[in-house]
Amino acid sequence: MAEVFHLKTPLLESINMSKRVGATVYLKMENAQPSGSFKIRGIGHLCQQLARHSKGVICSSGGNAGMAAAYAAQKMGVSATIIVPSSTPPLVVQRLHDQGATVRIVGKVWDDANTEALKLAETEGLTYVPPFDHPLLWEGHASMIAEVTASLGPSVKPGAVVVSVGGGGLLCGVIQGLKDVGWTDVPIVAMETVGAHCFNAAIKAGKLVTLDDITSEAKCLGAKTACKQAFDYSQSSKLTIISELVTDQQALHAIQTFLDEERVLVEMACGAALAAVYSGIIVRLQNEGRLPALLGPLLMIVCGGSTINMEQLTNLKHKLQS
Ligand code: PLV
Repeated sequence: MAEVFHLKTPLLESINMSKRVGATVYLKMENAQPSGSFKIRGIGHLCQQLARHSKGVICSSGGNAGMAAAYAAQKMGVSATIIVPSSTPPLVVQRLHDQGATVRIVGKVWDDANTEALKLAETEGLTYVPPFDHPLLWEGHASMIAEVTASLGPSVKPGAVVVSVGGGGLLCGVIQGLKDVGWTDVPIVAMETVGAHCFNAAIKAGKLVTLDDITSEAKCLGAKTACKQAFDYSQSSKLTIISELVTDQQALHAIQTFLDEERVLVEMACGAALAAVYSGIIVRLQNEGRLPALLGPLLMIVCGGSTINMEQLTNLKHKLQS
């Protein structure tokens, strides 16, 4: 059997978040994965399937998909080239180098970097590793829900799941996982920041749309267009997907509160999901009758992320709170 690169992560009960929501909140601690985020689940799986005999992998990324691709490639003994946009903080470029990857900075946003990655995959004969739009990624991400069922035991089912949405790969993986365990009736709260809101924009327009630009500081949510599968799920009458937006200030407030209360530092992309609790969105959805009033346990996917350290947090505070 092929080696698995991801870890089984802890499912922690958060007393502080539970108090805020009035229901038990469980944190699926994907920040604890090697490479710093959930991405290794899907990307590890995809690389196992597609890159075994590869000349090398090439991945376009806001940062975390690249970290996962570099980690998997190093484990497999193949080279990794990661194309990131100029909005990716230098600390991640350094972390990618430390993981043994070749890094190139191309364009302003992820979509620009992706165009270059696709081109190089073709001309250099490298295996293209997409950050969010591939069934193998969703299959890999789905393992996190299987772990949650094992941790909760057979008699407990979540009342709702909260995820961040960038291009929608995590969302598709979570839905795949819910399908696998027969939990498709569990509502999903899909969180984005204003300025990186391609999924919310698609739902409002009733079709996939491409944002003009990424203006949010949550750069790892910064795909201009959501993947088709995520949009198709949003249109399905068999699923309940509630799309909500927060501001960058709310996402930043969330990462600071999470650091204070849970003693864990995550990046803005993850702060968007945490803000569902810290900015009172879950409670509002209950008051509006869009989530049940007596909510079963709330499952929060703590997607993690490497584009943060104390210096970056200080920079964000200066930028967003002054
Ligand atoms: N980040 C991708 C896409 O960026 C990347 O290249 O790393 N939480 C974290 C910490 C993430 O890094 C990402 C995606 C998401 C959430 C959203 O996941 P998605 O894209 O599968 O919806 C442009």
